[in-house]
Amino acid sequence: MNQHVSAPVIRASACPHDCPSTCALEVEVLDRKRIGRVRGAKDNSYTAGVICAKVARYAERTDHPERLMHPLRRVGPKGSTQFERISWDEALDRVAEGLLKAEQAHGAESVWPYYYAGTMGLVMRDGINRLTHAKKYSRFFSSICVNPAWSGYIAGTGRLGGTDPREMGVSDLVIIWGTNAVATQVNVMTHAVKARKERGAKIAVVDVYRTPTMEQADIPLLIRPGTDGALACAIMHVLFRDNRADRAYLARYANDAAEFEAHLATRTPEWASAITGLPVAEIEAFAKLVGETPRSFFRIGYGLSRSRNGAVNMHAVTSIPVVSGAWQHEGGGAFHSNSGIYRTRKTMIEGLDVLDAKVRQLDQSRIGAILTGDPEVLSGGPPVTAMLIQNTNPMSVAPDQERVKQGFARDDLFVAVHEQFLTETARQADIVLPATMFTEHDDLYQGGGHQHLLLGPKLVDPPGECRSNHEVIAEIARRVGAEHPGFSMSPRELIDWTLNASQRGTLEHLEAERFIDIQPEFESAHFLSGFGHKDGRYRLKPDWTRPPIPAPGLFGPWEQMPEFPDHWAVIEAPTAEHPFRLVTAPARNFLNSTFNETPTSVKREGGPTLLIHPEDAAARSIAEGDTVEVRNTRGTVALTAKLFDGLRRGVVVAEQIHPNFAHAGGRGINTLTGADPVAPAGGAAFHDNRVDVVKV
Ligand SMILES: Nc1nc2c(c(=O)[nH]1)N[C@H]1C(S)=C(S)[C@@H](COP(=O)(O)OP(=O)(O)OC[C@H]3O[C@@H](n4cnc5c(=O)[nH]c(N)nc54)[C@H](O)[C@@H]3O)O[C@H]1N2
Ligand SMILES: Nc1nc2c(c(=O)[nH]1)N[C@H]1C(S)=C(S)[C@@H](COP(=O)(O)OP(=O)(O)OC[C@H]3O[C@@H](n4cnc5c(=O)[nH]c(N)nc54)[C@H](O)[C@@H]3O)O[C@H]1N2
Ligand code: SF4
Ligand SMILES: [Mo]
Repeated sequence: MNQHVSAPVIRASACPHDCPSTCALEVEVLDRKRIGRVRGAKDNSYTAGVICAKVARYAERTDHPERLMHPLRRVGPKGSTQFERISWDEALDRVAEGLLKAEQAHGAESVWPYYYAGTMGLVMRDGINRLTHAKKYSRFFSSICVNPAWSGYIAGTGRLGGTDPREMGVSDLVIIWGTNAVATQVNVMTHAVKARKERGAKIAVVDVYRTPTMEQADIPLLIRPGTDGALACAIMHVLFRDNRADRAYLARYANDAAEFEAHLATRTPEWASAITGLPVAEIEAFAKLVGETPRSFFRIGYGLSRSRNGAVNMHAVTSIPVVSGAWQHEGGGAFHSNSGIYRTRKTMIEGLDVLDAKVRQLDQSRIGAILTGDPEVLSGGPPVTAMLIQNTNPMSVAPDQERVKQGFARDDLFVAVHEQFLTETARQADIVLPATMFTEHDDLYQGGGHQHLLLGPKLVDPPGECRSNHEVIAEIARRVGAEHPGFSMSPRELIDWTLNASQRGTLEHLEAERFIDIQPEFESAHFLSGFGHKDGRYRLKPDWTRPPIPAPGLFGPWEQMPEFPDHWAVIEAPTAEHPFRLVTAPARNFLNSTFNETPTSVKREGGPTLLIHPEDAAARSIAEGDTVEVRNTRGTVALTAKLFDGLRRGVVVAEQIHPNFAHAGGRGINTLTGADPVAPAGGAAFHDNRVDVVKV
């Protein structure tokens, strides 16, 4: 039989995308160059055979006619699509020249390598740091996604881990809080629905609009954005009031419980109702259920943390199972992320042995202020005059977008972008380099939403002249005189080294197993052998002055953070001029700005819309399908109105991220979002925007 008629070979892989599910995949390999259907591995206990639709049809991305195939040099103005093809040698020489020139003129810190999570593979995502450290370029302070959530969680628990997420399947009450799991991490639903089917468990969902996840809930809890702290406090108030607090557990495992109980005395359901918009009866009934259900599993997402009080809200929600004592029970407790359990040694991948802590760190989220020369954010150092960008699309995804655009438009800024598509960021580049996709290179993955280390091996040859991030970094390193043994290792050697150093066996072993389960034992996952702080106790009263995650200092108005869980009124409260609260939630068929180029995803999402309550719309003579302008002090964005009653009045939602050019007027959603850092560890409050909505 010749190759073209043979049955596809099924090969194991891992989803590379920035999604807590990090699914174990089975990929149909059609021939040396092409993949077919992608499925979830049935024998992975977390993936359990289920993946999202956008990755199931991944061939739409790998075989996309607009995929970048050759290096390009920009010949038109910045932002245009006028490029000409050049050779790899010429492209790499020009990139090296751009970086060396900046270094000569202003010092190494004027070069800022910039990356994020287009692929979550450790070799391809983090290898750029090896170049940064070897050359003492400005370091990258990663902040855009997890900082508010992780700092809030760790402030209480002392470490990032929690109940085995598979235990949702043996819970009696699964509380999905601040994540639209149906859209953003579908496997949460697999385990939650299993508990409902097999044990009659109830599913509660806390969100700010009626998401597809909330539609599946037995108990929908629809609150106003940024008010989770108030709801959590009222629940804990009721637990203490009704003698449902586990005082013995608190005495053994938490600090300051008596003082906390006194603090909660005024945080009544009536108080929380006024803040959250939830009726008192719903708060009472839900708190009662939590109090009566030992196996209550809090599956806490990121959505509740993307407000200026996000870390405080995260800590408040995490405190509920401490007060109820649910942590002690199988199927009870809380889970946010397992990223803290892996302890992977990334020395060789990232060149941590040559890291110089004196070199400044520049904040990812404040790229707009940095590129427009804000001296404070530049930490007094030189301007940024050269960037190498991999794996991220800041022209779409970064907040304070008007300034990001002004920054990229600078004539004296050299930019090289390594990408799979001619994204809006790539359009700003002087040199564009074509990148491989995950089926075309080897990498190692770790699941934030579960407990597996997975291998994603190279399955097919790259199309055109695409090269992997690792190859490109190594070639640039050679040309700019960066030295480190990691540059001359292959991705497979780096994976093997990393597994060995982390005491996780060898590449050969992982390749045979496809994924390995490193779930910590029950006692440790449930913090029964103690929480992560020195005294082994949960902190109801966190020490916010010690950043719970590595950060160059404290961020935002951290001095004003409340002592105990509370409603911290630091969010953008509505005003007469800007009476609405805008949430920029993730669209189901995109993943941040990824997939907003694939035809099926674009078709399913339609254009950029604004969900608005029918009564709010009527009050402004806005009808379904009208173009509206959403305005605040940062800018104006045009969207199409969609009338939707699954919202509190005064709340509007834009599911995103569409390209800027998909909006009339060319301004995308992040025109409206602010880059002022969330306390205490930085990050952007993407769901915390006061706006006006006007029919045009
Ligand atoms: N389809 C799809 N999947 C994705 C992504 C995507 O863009 N699209 N993004 C990926 C990435 S990078 C990440 S980090 C994860 C994030 O995934 P999630 O943990 O789900 O977090 P968010 O995407 O920020 O928001 C989730 C939900 O939080 C709600 N929300 C907003 N503000 C509040 C609030 O104040 N309180 C509460 N209770 N809820 C609120 C939003 O309405 C939304 O439904 O998803 C990943 N998966
Ligand atoms: N308004 C609003 N903005 C947001 C959010 C929100 O909820 N609302 N969410 C925020 C969050 S949580 C995050 S994490 C950020 C995410 O922001 P980004 O990390 O920028 O995510 P993507 O938009 O998916 O862009 C990733 C890019 O990497 C490219 N890529 C993928 N694999 C590779 C590879 O192997 N090599 C190279 N060179 N490139 C590759 C893809 O083609 C894609 O263009 O966005 C943030 N922005
Ligand atoms: S659910 Fe998330 S991890 Fe799984 S295939 Fe989809 S994007 Fe990838
Ligand atoms: Mo993210």
